[in-house]
Amino acid sequence: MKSPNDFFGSAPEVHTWAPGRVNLLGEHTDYNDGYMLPIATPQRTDVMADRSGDGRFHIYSSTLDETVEFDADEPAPPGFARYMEGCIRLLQQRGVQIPPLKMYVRSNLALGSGLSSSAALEVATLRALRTMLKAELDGVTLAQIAQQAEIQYAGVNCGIMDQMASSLADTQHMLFLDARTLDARLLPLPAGAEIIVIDSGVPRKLAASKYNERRAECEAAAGMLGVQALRDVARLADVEKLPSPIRERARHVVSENLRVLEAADGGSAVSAERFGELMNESHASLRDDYQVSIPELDELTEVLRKQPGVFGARLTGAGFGGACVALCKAGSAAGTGEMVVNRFNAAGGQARLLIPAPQQ
Ligand code: NG1
Repeated sequence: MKSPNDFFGSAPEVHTWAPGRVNLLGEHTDYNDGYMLPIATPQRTDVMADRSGDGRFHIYSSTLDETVEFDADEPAPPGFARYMEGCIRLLQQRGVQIPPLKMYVRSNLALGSGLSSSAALEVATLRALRTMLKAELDGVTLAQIAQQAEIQYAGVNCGIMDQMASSLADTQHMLFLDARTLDARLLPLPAGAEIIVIDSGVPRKLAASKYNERRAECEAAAGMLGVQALRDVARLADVEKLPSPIRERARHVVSENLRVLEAADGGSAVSAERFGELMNESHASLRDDYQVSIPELDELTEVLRKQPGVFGARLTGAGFGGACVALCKAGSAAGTGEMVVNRFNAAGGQARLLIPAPQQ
């Protein structure tokens, strides 16, 4: 593995970073113009950059120990560099002059663990370009460009949550986010609480195809109800006239938005006990109505809920594998998280504690 010094030969001109994110509440709401409450992870992606001087881009990932090179007018090959090239091209389309660069990427966000390593890579790349080229970009615009890099260059038809969280959230606050207006407010975590995040170790195989299927079902539901997006359905009873399974999908989205609005409670989060109940309700809704859970996530969240000091637990992210999140009494997350992981793995599981990060 190359160090930044091996790669650049001297200190690079810029060094920026961006965190991953965990969504505490508000799942599958972003592409329905709805509400959500993500928080930033302590794990992060760093990007260092310097001018290359030879007309080519050279991008090194220390995680993959791989260098990718491409000409200034040539697309990057598929893989991690595509996300970064997307950021470069989108800024060029906005009129920013970008010289060929050398970029070094380092991350402790495990790929595919559900902590949005791709959003962190995009946001950290855009921050490096912004600093180096003195481009005028606020945090919201930066998140929008990052989302477009993911959609247009990595081919993932995602909502805006991950990039907004990586750009605007921190590890001590939840970001109350409105995906339609892009209003974003930092709220404190419920008093006396902290979070546990566990990767189930189950890869998200069906996630891409099912994600697109759910998006189409939500669009169909909005069309049948005559609204622009499911965010515009304020009363849960309105979805009951829809045919199944569109009805259940819409019921999840409408009830999930109501849960986030209650949890954010006009600017000061509800109690940890109530927040935990809302997380449990969210999981049941994702399992039964949205049908994106899997037995391993049901089991992990069930074991978490049974632990003393745990207020609630749910799957986080798109589902079909990936991670779960729990809210627990401050000071108990590391012990409870390790215990639940050990118990799950003793029965043949492959879970990993992500937060609190084991090395902390
Ligand atoms: P994950 O599965 O954590 O990458 C995905 C979407 C989000 C959001 C959630 C569901 C991508 C890159 N991100 O998150 O925008 O829709 O599912 O709430 O697809």
